[in-house]
Formats: sequence, C-alpha cells, structure tokens
Amino acid sequence: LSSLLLAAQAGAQTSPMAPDIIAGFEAPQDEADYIKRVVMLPMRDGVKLYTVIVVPKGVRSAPIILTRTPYNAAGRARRNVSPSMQASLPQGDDAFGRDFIRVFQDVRGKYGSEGDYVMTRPVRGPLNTSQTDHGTDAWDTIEWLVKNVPETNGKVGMIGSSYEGFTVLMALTEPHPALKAAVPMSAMVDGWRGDDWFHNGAFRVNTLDYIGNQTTVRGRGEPLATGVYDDYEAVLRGGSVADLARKYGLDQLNFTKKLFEHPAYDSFWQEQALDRILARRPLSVPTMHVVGQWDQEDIYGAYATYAALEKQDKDNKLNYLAVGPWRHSGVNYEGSSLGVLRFEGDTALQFRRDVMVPFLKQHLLDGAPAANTPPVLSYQTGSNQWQRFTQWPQSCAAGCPSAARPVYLQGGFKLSFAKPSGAAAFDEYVADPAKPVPFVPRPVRMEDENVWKPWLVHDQRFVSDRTDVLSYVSEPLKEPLVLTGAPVVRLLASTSGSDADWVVKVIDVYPDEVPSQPKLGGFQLPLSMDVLRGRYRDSFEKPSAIPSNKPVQYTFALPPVNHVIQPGHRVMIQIQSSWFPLYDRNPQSFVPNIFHAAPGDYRKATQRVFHGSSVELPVVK
Ligand code: PG9
Repeated sequence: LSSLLLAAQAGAQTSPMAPDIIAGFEAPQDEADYIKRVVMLPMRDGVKLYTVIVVPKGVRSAPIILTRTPYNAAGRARRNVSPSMQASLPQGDDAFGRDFIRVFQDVRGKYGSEGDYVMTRPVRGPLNTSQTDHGTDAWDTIEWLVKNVPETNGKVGMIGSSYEGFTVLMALTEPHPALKAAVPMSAMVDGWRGDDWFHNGAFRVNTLDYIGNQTTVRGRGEPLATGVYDDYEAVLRGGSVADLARKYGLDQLNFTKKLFEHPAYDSFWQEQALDRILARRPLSVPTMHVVGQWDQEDIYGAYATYAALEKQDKDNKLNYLAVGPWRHSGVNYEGSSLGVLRFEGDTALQFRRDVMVPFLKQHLLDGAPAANTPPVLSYQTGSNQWQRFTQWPQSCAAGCPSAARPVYLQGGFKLSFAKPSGAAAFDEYVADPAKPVPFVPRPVRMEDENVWKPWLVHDQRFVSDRTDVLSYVSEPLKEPLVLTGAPVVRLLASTSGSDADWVVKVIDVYPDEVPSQPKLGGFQLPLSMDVLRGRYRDSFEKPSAIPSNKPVQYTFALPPVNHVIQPGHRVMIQIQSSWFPLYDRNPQSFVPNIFHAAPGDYRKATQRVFHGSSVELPVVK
C-alpha cells in the first residue's frame, strides 16, 4: 500500500521544468478591506485601456472617483502593498474614507493601455481628425463604469493633478451625463503661455528630461545621462536646445520635433489651449479648479480656465477656484510648510477634508448635505489664513473690488508708489549668454526634489548682488500691503541686441531680524515672478526683432498672489535677462528659431531699464 501511495504522490509532483511564472495568478483578497479589479476597458475604436477599480468591501450605491493618468495606473492604486484601502491609495485620497469607489486608468499608449501615446493629445478638430480624444476616452470609460460596476450609484467625479488634471479638463469638453463633479488640480492648460513647456515663449529646458522619460518607452524612460553633476554646466555646454536634444538622442522623438516646429504661439498651441476650448463649450459639470500659489510647473492654467468659464457661471454654481500655499500638486501631500515658509497646520489636508471632499460628496453621494463651497477659496500667505471670496481676482486695473496700484522703479534703486517725473533716466547691465543668471544656486540639480519643489520660494539674495540683476527696493512698510491678484509688468527697456528676455520678480523683503524664525532675517521671498521673451512683446504668434537701443514697452502679467507684506518688510522688484538652466538662453540677436540658434548668435547685450517703469500691484484696500 505504502509503495502505491508513494507512486501517487510522485505522480502529483510538479515537474522540475514546469514554468514558474504561471498565468492568471491571483492573490487572495480575504484580508483586504477592499476588492481590486483590473479591466481592459474597450473604447469606441476598439482600443482597450488598462483600468484599476478599487471598491471598499461591503459598499453599495457608491459614487466613483476616476483619475486618468500617463503615470502608471497600477502604481497609482498601490502606494503601499497593503490590505488597507487607505494605505494602498494615494496620500491625497485620505479624506475620501470608504464612501467612494476609486478608479485609475492608463491613458492610451502608456503602461498597460493599448493604442498610441500622444503627449498632449489635441481634442478632435483641426489638430486631431481621428474619432477619439481624451474627452471620448473619458466618456467611454464612464459609460462602461456606470453599467458594469455593480456597487456604484451611477455618479462619477473626476480628479487629478497636472497631466491628470489635463485629462479631467478634457473630460469636460463633452461630458458624459454621469460625470457630476470635476476637480482639475494644477492642470496643464496652455503649454505655451505658462504651463510646462514654455512661459511666454521662453522654453523650459527641464521638460526635455520629461519628454525622454515619457516618450522613449511605454513605461518610464531613463533620465538623461549627462555625466555632469551641475545642470547649469551640462546645459550651457549643450549649446542651443536643438543641439542639447541631439546630444541625448531626443531629436528622434516626435514631441521634441513638434516643440521645435512650433516655437511661437501658433495654431498648434492655440487650438490646444483648454481655457480657450472650454470657453466655447457649455459648462454643465460643477468644477473646482485647484492650484498652488507657488506651482513650479503649471501655475497658469487653473486661473486662466476659471476666468474663461466664469462668464458662464453668473450664479456661482458651477465654476470654483481654490488656491493654497502649495508647490505643484502640493494639494495632495502634506501642506504645513513650503521651503522655509510655515503655515497654520496642514493646509492641504484642511482643503481636501473640509472643502474638496464635501464638494464631491454634495454632487456625488446620494443624500449628502450641501457643502457651502465658496466660489473662491484662497489661502492668504503672510497672514496665514483661508479666505472665502465671491470672485477672483480681488484687485485689478478695472472691474475688481479694489483697484491695482502701480509701483514705480526710481533712481537710486528705489521703489515707490509715487510716479517719478523728469528726464528718461535708466539703469543698465550687460547680459552675457555665456554667464546666464541661475534660477537657483549652483550646482543646479533640477531633478533633486528638494531643489525643484520649493524653488519658487527660494531666497533671491543669491542673485541680488550680480551686476546683471537690478533690484529696486521700497522703504520699510508702515502698514500691511495686501496683494490679491496678478501683478502686471509695464517695463520700459532697451537692448543693444535685437532680442532679449525680461525676467521680473515681485519680492517680499523680510526685516533684518525675524526673532520667531531667525533664518528669515533679510529673506527675499519671491511672491510672483515670470519671464517674457522679448520677440513676442507685440504678438505671441508673430515674433519680431527688437529695435536696438530704443526704449520699448513690455507689458505682461505675472502669476497671481494672495499675500500680505507686513509692516517693517520692504517690497522689491528684481529684473534680469536670463533664468538658467530652467529657461533656455535668448541668443540676444534675433534668429528665426531660437531652438536652432548657432553658437555665433549668442551675444552680450547692454540692457537699459528706464525709471518710471512700473509693476501694477493688485493692492487690496
Ligand atoms: N507637469 C507635468 C506635465 C503635465 C502635462 C504635460 C506635461 C507635463 C505633470 O506633473 O504631470
């Protein structure tokens, strides 16, 4: 008998050559407080998208929160490998509790999804003659989810930051009727005016690394192997952006080609700008635009889209704006500080728990109470308090509750609200493309998150003493100066070259000593700063050479602020002509396409900034 048993056991043995990776492994889910399903979800053209559905166990009639991502849906739904739903989902989901079903989906062509990836896939129209776009993919996804997820009440909300915010806005182009609420955060809206790729025509060199990362493979690509620790050195040695891209093979990539073919604000950019697209379509879905005051990647889009849609929301029922004291996507992480700045508690959690989730519940959860969402929620820095407004901005040139006031550049590097009179005096500096002004202290490590995330609040003293940076400072303030809106630059300047960049910063200069936080003594806190590529001063679409040595007017808006400059502090306006290596160098001689500038095109120029130039500050009475 025992020999028979042994033989039977031997028969049941796994062959030594049985493949060890089996098909269809499934881990038991008994311990978990959620059920995870992975579905290849069919779109109208037959392409299937990888979709992860996370359902809290025991839930019935629950709404769905959908995020469409190019950043690996599987990974987004697995922050930790854990039987706990909260531990598995992203940190920013912490306030959802167990009331919602959570869905992450890879966009076409990325990670587990089929199809082709187009980096900023245009909406169907002149730039996209196919049958699909992110709007239709969101529509088809929602249609499938409400029909095939048995635990849902048939209502869907979409949230997401940055690229994931862009896909939220795309879903609004033709929203599915079950899409009941949307929270685009730090969304990429206009890649030329001020989100991701360019700011007012100046190219952001760090996006080359992102393009490599996102489009060399379906998953995550390798970082550029520069072999140089200091990005300042690596980018400077690279020459023009086209030469730099070629060095790392990035010139093979279609998105690089598209960038190089469209340096100006032509129809390629205009027809993708989501604020423009959405302004032409009816808004029917309650939408809360979220952004950080110091968003170092997508600081433009939320305000622009909110403003564009506001015309359709006279009753303040559909279009909301929420701005916190955050970096890019900071809304989804811990928000009690940024760089050296400290706030009152975890402002990001406060927003998610007390504002965003009640807003989503009101629109998605059956029987949930009204949320009392303010049309505009804004954190005022410098006083550290949340404010509720009925409109944004609170101060501007005309039509706002308060009128903006120009602050003027004066002789002796003074700054004051009194308009200077008299002759056309100026200050000058030599801008040398061989020695561009760094945007953070060297060595520059753009991929170091401790450098990159808080760089917009970095103390500006590291450049104030450079001979190619002009700093105009006010007397110490006697009263608080409240700024709530977008500063507008009105610069009168000349260049000995035929093209020039103008970087302008509004800075809160702290008193010499700050007893409560000594490191803030004399700190130069940037409140709002941006760059204008001079060739676009008259037209973003059609660049033109700058007449040499002639004073020319440059007018452009800086990113909005909500900040109190306290008594004893001073206001500073800083001006320079490069911001390197984040922004590519302007050769300072006019060439048809700066991406392809030749080494000889880069020339020193003498820049003159005329007194009486001003920055219109959004002062609130
Ligand atoms: N800022 C990133 C991005 C968005 C959209 C296009 C390109 C880049 C992001 O964080 O997703």
